[in-house]
Amino acid sequence: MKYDFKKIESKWQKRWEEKRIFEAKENGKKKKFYTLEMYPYPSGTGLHIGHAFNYIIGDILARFKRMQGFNVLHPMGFDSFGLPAENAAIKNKIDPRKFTDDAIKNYIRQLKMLGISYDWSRTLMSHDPEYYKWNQWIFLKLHDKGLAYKKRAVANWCPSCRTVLANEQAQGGICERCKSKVEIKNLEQWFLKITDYAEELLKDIDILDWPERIKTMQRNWIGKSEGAEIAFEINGKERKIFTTRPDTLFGVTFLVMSAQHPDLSGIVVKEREKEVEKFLKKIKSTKQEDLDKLEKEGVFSGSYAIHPITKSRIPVWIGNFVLAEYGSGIVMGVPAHDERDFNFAQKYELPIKIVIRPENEEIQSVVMDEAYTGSGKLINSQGFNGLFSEEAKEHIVKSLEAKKLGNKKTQYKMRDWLISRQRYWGTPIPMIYCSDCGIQGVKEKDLPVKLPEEVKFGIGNPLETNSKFLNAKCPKCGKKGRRETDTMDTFFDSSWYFLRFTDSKNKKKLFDSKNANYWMPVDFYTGGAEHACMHLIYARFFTKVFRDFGMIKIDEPFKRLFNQGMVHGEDGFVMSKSRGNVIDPLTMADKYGADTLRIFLVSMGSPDSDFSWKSAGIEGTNKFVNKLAEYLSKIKIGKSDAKIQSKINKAIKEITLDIENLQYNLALVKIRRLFEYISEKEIGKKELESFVKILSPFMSHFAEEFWEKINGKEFISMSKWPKFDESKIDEKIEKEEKDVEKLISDAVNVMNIVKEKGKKAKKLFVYVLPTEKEGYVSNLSNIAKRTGLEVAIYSVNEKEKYDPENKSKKVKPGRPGIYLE
Ligand code: ANZ
Ligand code: ZN
Repeated sequence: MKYDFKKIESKWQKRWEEKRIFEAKENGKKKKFYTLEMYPYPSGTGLHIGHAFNYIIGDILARFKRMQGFNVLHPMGFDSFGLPAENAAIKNKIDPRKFTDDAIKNYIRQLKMLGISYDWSRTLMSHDPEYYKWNQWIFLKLHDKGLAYKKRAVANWCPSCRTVLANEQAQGGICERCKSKVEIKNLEQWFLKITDYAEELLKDIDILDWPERIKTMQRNWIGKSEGAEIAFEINGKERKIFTTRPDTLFGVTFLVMSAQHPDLSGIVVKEREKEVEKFLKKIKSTKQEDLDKLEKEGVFSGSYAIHPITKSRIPVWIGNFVLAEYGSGIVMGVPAHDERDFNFAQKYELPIKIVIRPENEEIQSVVMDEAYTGSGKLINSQGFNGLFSEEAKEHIVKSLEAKKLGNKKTQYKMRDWLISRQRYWGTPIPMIYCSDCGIQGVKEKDLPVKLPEEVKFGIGNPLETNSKFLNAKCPKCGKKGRRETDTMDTFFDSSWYFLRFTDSKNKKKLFDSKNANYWMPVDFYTGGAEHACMHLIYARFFTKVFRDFGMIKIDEPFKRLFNQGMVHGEDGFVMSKSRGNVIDPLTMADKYGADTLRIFLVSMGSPDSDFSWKSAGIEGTNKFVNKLAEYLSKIKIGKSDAKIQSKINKAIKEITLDIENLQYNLALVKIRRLFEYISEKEIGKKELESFVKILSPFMSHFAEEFWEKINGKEFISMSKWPKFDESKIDEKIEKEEKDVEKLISDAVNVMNIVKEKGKKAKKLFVYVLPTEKEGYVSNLSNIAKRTGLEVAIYSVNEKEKYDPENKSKKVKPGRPGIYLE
């Protein structure tokens, strides 16, 4: 008889849903546990294996914590605004709303098929007006507090789609959608002032229980640098320049302004205009990420700057390697001590002046073939000669400060967050332009500003061509105004959805503080490492802002973060349609059952490491499930002997820790071993119940089915996680077991060596100390089964033993001798 997983899995999915057992209720008396997986973008193709892996990892923990008596919140929602739905609308003339709703329905059906224990009553979707209304409310509040503002900034502009593109939509300077060349445009756009929180965002990284690698990426993204701002006069105007090396001030031989600098025209002299224009046409936009790879190029502007101390004339260049948005968008060129400046100076034959001397080396500009970037003693630096770099920095800045020509400065790489998108499928920014009153926020009672339903797709932002949407009364004077047509970056939606889950049906507020304070922070957050920066920084930013608004009491949203590994195809490569190595989780669940898929996915290795799919592996897992089912369906409950009790208690002890540490793979190895052992013995009711309970977080449907048979009362999903009894764990038995395992692995190793020599072993002779013999003998059948050999066990003092190589001579406690024939 085969285990009918189809019938049984759907039976329990239905019951869980009917009895709403996974719905969370606020309960101040119980300890809460909030576990969350990153909510997905509902794509047209449904769940992929990475999603399934992610949600199963979270679900095992959720189920385990529930059984441990925690009040568990485990919700799921949909990050349903975004480009793909809009592109589908343009390409296939499908309404993005319908496209999205259909995709979500499909996701929910698939998630239920995997047996994930979500509280579906709390589900949310970004594109639901009941959700994005609160995006608009948040925006207005940020605007009130000066944390949302509008300014001109450079952006990627696609001339044929007539929209701004995010950096990732404009890779290589090509529009992702229409493949035309992206231009750089200076546009008015909305920003959130995340830089106000830069220092706190940086500092609090230290307290997070997150993977080190992600923490490092966030530190780099925030990118704090300490240095100075130094004023240079260019054409009568004072320009402040950021440097981390004020000690090199006397080595400046040129300045370079960013090619995207908004005030470029202020430094280009008439005779150089043509040359400069030619240069600007040639280069692409400069982004932080490209800076290192970029071939450094520039053009002379024709202007000169005055050095703040020496008062010498310094040529001002325009370069492609200077970021417009960092510091003041101008850098001091110090070719002797900066690699980039050195290459630039060589290329354009600019002078190189050494001002820092390493302690034990001589460097000379004529023979220099690279910059000296280290610190050292100052030379050629007037009154500062002889000082070391570190003290020179202090002295030079102090002297500049006295003359009001400079000051200490902390600079961050992180920029304010540009949230404007000229797209339809996102949250409308709730602002209205009035010719008399300027920019006005929509009144709270008029929220949500809904997306119009009938729009023209294809050219530019559909909101711009929709007169019904565009025309709006000024909230202040009531005269005719024009509505803002920018929508919000979809990262806005995902920056607070975890808070909405704590009170997702609240019509009056975005959440009640009492609920949020009860559930937050998220205790365990799982998702892909690709969200190391944007999402995880924006969510931290919103949390701190809400705290400052008095809405919540926490500083950080996600206490512990976990990044699942990547599932690769059978061939070891990243899954892709073109390679034909894509594994569909639902096909697998259909073929082998959700429980088999669940345990297979987490037994391939530690869940945070990558692994390749193995068809033979899931087949093997499936066999294990069927064997378990057969065992449980025939079981007669009897009495457990001391050994079984020892084994079960030890397993509870260790598996509890393994799950706690997310080492599900180790837990499953132990479950398999335990099963092999108990399946050959009589077992008592209590021990059997504990065994099925241990299975429950992993094989949830299966466990319910057998729980019903042996216990029959409640759901196993709601039962108590077994406690272990330390006194039942017999260390002598456990040591024997360990020794036997070691023996088996030694024998297998020797067998492999023998095999390599082209021979085949049939018989295994084992020599042990007399006191240990009983232990090995009681495991004889296990040893024989696992090695596939005939086994004979001798005590070393036996006279009649077969020992042609005298292996019994070297036997030590716990270290038997072995001989193969
Ligand atoms: C002179 C100098 C001499 C510099 C030297 C370095 C070494 P981090 O650590 O990344 O903050 N810089 C300033 N503004 C820039 C911009 N908008 N785009 C590109 N580079 C810029 O680096 C700060 C250093 O990067 C600054 O210190 C400046 O070059 C450059 F031997 O000034 B330095
Ligand atoms: Zn007005």
